[in-house]
Amino acid sequence: MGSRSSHAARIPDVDSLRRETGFSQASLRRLYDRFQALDRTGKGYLSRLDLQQIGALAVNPLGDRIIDSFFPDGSLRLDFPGFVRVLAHFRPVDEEEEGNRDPKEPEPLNSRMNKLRFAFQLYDLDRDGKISRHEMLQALRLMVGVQVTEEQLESIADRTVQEADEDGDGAVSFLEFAKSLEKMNIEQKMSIRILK
Ligand SMILES: [Ca+2]
Ligand SMILES: [Ca+2]
Repeated sequence: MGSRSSHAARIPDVDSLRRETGFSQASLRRLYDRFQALDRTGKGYLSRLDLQQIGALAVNPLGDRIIDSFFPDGSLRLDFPGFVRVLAHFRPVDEEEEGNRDPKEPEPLNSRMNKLRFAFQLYDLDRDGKISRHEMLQALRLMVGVQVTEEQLESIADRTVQEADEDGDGAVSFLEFAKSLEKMNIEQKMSIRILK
């Protein structure tokens, strides 16, 4: 294989990734090092097993579902651009950058709306655009400790759906989801430490 010279030169598509994700070149370089460290056997891509080494994901109750979102459409291999695109959702919003944004440019991956979309799809397992009572229950089962009975869980799921469900169809649409989280600090909720 080639020489192990400068890291920066070996990052694939570094300029387009910078534009697409908003990460600086220095951050991309650090993420690339992290990517390579997670790829213990030097395959050139990451598997689910590799991502399970990330401590923050291992302890996150929805960690498995977050890992799923790195592997859309049933793929088994995660390349560096795919890795960075998902992580970009967790990048903190830079207010100055937000103010200077060209409105013709596509919405950055780390905007509040895109963060909410990312969170929403962790719940909406069948991707029909709504969180059903059953999907809410499944998510709660992961998030709530074992000391809670099934009956209690069902009543929490009912209540959570009812509180957000404005049009009364028994499920939570994306807009209802976004509205119910309006006052929540999604920034903080969605910060996952990937870099040490
Ligand atoms: Ca659904
Ligand atoms: Ca609804």
